[in-house]
Amino acid sequence: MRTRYPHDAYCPKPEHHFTFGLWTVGNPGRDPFGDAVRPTISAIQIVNKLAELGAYGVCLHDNDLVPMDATAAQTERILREFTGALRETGLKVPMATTNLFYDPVFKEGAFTSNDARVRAFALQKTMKSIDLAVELGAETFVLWGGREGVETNAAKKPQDAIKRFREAVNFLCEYARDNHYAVKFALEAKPNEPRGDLFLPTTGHMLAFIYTLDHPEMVGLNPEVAHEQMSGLDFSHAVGQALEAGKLFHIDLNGQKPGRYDQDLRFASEDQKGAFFLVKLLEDAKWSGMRHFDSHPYRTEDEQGAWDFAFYSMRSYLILKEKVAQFYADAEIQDLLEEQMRLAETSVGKLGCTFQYSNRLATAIKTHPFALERLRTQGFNYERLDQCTTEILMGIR
Ligand code: GCO
Ligand code: MN
Ligand code: MN
Repeated sequence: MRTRYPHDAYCPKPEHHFTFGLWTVGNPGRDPFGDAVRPTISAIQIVNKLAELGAYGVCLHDNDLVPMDATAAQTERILREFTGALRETGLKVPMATTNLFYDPVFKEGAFTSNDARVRAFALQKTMKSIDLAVELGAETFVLWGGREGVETNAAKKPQDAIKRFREAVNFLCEYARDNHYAVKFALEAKPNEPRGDLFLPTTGHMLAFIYTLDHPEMVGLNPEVAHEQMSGLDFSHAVGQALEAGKLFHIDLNGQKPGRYDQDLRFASEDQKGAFFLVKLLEDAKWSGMRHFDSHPYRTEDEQGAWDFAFYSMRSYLILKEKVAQFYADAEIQDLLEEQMRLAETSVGKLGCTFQYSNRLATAIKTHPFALERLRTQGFNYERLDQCTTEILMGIR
């Protein structure tokens, strides 16, 4: 039965900047225990359908579009047809990446492999992918090291892996500069899967690594909801730190239950409160990047289910965006937030309310008489504030 999508205020439009990977809607449902359950949907079909559903763009790995063994003539034809579909629909390719995990050659790592031949091949494959990305107009190039990890620490020092990864990212930055490409790199962290443990497992690890590069200004982050949750972390905090550092170059939106493998569920299908705070964070920051969905339709679905998955991902984002507006319009919430603002901005005697070091200020703070009993016994009203937020999400406010 074909789903009839509602034409209401939550209808996705290109101006919302929603994007999907070819590998997401096109995922045939293969898992470690079972084979594909859906036929392959061609890249052209995906472009047409995403445009029809109101998406802004489509993202891809090199081999989602061009098979690894394609001849020059085949590659030329594939690209001609793909760019033709993009032109016809107006769909953009804001991000592209390279697949450094599927081919058995990468089983021991790509940029971090002990084998220099594998490391050089990974560079070759990535340089070609960057050429393709630039040709398709992508401004962001994601680096996700799916095989950059180990099952045993016996054969590789983590320091060596980090050094090799740095050498590769430095190499690729120089390659982009040499070719006058405007592309920027976005590093994506994941704690494990498919390797037992992956190097640089969280967004925070990646952020620290960026500042050790030759061109840190060319490199930022692509945090993913599921990947931070797999580490038991609050995704909004990772994204907040990336935003604050000016390093949120891209984002992978999806859903995840705590303590599981990478489930890649539909955005906001799990942890609606976490999803709400994430949307709030991005919208509060007026972040201008792509709202990219990196997730898969349930394996139970046929092709129609895959399009439902895509439409509902975008719809849920827009519903949560409206809930954010409702949050700010709520009089009780406004009062509670103003109370917090007042606390933050009230001068502490003659000390002020921001504490930039000076010798005088240090002495003043050291000798200031604090009314500790008042501070110890005050309440912050967070139970009420959280309940108001929860009631908005539960739909009764
Ligand atoms: C995963 C990753 C990937 C990457 C993609 C782009 O866990 O499989 O999230 O989907 O995001 O390869 O680099
Ligand atoms: Mn991802
Ligand atoms: Mn993932």
